Amino acid sequence: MRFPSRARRSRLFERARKRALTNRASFNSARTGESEDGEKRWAALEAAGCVAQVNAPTSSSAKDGDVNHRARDDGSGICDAKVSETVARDGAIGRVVIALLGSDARLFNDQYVVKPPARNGAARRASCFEWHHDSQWCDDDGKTVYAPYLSAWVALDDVSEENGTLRFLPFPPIDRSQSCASHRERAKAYPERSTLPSPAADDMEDTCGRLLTVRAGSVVFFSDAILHCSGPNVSDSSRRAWMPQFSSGPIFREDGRPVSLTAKLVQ
Ligand SMILES: O=C(O)CCC(=O)C(=O)O
Repeated sequence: MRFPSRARRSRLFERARKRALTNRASFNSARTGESEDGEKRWAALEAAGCVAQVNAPTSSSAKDGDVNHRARDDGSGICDAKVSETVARDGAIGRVVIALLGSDARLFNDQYVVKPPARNGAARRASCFEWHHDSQWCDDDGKTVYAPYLSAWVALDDVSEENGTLRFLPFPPIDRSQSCASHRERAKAYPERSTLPSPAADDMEDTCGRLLTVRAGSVVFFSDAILHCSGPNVSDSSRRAWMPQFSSGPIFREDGRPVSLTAKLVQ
């Protein structure tokens, strides 16, 4: 299976987001998993597909320098205060983001990835993410004022090969004269994606890239230029991750509209 085109991804994301937003209150109790209700709501999220985006992209308020990933007073909040705290400037994730991207860092995108168990056939293949790098869509559309960005991939379950964890292809070695090269420059030396073994293949070689095996609660920060994929979930339960993305500055289209969120991290 090829990684879907950006347009197709947007359609899939939008469909998943709409379904997930129908169950929006779900994120609160589902995240804490404290109730039967929470369980039902996670099930609804699973039914929505692999990826659910939390915030509507390109909302004008997102331009105003405030994180809209925050608890709302009216009870319709998607995330509770604890989640917001982690992405504040001095929060567990925010601190690392500022250190890596600088003080103009923005919340750029916010999504959950829920990978349902899928042992066979099309469902198994569909539950894999083929090799890609996250800013691939910028290369494809050529109409974006790009700013380097990163993902903070938070494992909500223990992850291993069995439940379809991530696999990364480290940047190719560079010579000394290139030691200051940007991630994007370094990524140019990667092999063609089409030459890499598909994570959907039964015989995916364990020597290809590095498999991520971590406990729930671990956070992996990775560059928008690094190649990664994830395999099928052949375990008995869903594999869940929260994956906010942060950019080093706002990312705009040619016409000045933000591509997605441009929300500064709050103090
Ligand atoms: O969580 C996963 O399995 C992969 C997610 C991913 O690579 C992405 O959304 O870009």
